[in-house]
Amino acid sequence: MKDMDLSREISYALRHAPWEYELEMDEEGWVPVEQLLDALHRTVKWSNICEADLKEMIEKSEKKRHELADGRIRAFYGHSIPMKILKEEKVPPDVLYHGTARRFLESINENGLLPQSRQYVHLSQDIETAENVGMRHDDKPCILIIDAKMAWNDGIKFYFGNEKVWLADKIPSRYIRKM
Ligand code: HQG
Repeated sequence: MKDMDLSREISYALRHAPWEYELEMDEEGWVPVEQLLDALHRTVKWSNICEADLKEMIEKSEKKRHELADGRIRAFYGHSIPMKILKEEKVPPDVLYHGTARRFLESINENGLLPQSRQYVHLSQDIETAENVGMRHDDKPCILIIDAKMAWNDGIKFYFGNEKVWLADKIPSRYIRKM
């Protein structure tokens, strides 16, 4: 599907490789839409893409991955680039969830939840979202319950991603239990 392809390519550009697209990204991850369109226009596949197509792709997508405002576009979460994207700190709900693979449990138990290749640990607002995240890694994913408010009270920072996705710094295993 065209929108899925486009979403994937834009996620790649905005989360992982802005330099490949010659994008000037600010500290909140925003880039000028014109710059992104110019880069996309260099490939035959996207030679006719315009801002309205980006808007439609974002609106149609089930996951809220990208935001378009004032001639700029950014990814809400998922970044792996060296420049740390500044996210808005926010008080988390009492609990959040994290869907993961069974094969990671031993290491998570030992080392806590780590951002791995991304800038932040990604947590889910609800169980269903966590299940979908976990399914990307394991056909029988494991859902972890994170005592987010307790961790926040102890000084661990949480950040707003979108309505379903929360971001956090490293979460020690004492705040994590299996569902
Ligand atoms: C695991 C997708 C071993 C962690 C999703 C996860 C999400 C550990 C994997 C967003 C570990 C990293 C992010 C430790 C964490 N030892 N494994 N100590 N700590 N892990 O893909 O959270 O569709 O980087 O459990 O829906 O799965 O791209 O993170 O399994 O919202 O928009 O290391 O990406 O969104 O995997 O997913 P990922 P994630 P999009």
